[in-house]
Amino acid sequence: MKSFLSIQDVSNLPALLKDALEIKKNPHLYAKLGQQKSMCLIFLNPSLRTRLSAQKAAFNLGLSTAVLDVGSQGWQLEFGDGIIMDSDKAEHIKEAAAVIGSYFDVVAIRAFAKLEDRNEDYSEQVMESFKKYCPVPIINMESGTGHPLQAFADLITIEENKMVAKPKVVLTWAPHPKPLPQAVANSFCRWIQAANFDLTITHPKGYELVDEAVGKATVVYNQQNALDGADFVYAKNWSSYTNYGKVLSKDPDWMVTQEKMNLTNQGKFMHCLPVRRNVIVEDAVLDSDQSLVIPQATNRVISMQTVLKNILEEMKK
Ligand code: AN0
Ligand code: CP
Repeated sequence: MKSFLSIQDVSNLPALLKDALEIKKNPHLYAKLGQQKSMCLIFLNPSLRTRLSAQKAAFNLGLSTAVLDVGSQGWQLEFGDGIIMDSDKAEHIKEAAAVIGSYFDVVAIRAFAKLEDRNEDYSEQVMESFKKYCPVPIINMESGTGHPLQAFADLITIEENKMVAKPKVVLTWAPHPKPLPQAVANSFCRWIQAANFDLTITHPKGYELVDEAVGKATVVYNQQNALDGADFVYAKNWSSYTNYGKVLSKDPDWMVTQEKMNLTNQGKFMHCLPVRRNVIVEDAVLDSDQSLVIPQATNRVISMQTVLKNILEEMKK
């Protein structure tokens, strides 16, 4: 693996999953692989899990890390081409990415969708600019359109908890007070289908995801019907893709409740976190044995470590 921007960088998903489960059993198996190497974690947005799991994953591989919070510590970055830079943005990505790439062996970036201009977010301008101007491998820590490290951790978690070979997985939209990106939902849909699981997506009308993410999944507008017989229920809010970035509904009837979980096949509850209690999902579900939210977050270390292991091995070739 040269870089990790999306599932398209994964040539063999079963092999990557096998690697992950092996690393889970023995996290220190590749403790020397990253020695004498370093990674820079660049955040344009906040993070708890991604930031800490990436540092822990690097530690397990002997890889040193540095963290740059662009918002509070770095110069504001300009990404546009041919811009007269007389606004608040002091540095262009051309110089910033080249400089960072000269200091580190791997660069990981978080840059959320701004939810203003769909073409801009879906062109993946930030990731593509780093790829173009930074001479070392790039890792996506949530970009305009995807969050593949999260989806990989989710897949590992399903693999560890599934009772049948092809579980019924339901992605349900849930209400949230603020407009959120589609990134987590997009990647979840892609990875679940790449793993050949049975995916149903449910959301109010107007929340249709981009076609490439929906793929061959079943879309059901009635949440209760969708949940029938589910083995895994993955809740997530996202803002509208068609009416880009807009909050079209805050309908509390879409919250995941214990009553709704009773419609499932003793299904497990999943969410990427951070989660708003009693808005996205009620306490009773999160605090029950059905909830997998902590194992998911735990597996973020494994997902990053597996990706780093593959990138470091490729660098040694
Ligand atoms: C972000 C999102 O929905 O993309 C990050 C999730 C990992 N969530 C929030 O901003 C609450
Ligand atoms: N799930 C996730 O990516 O969490 P953070 O935003 O805290 O990194």
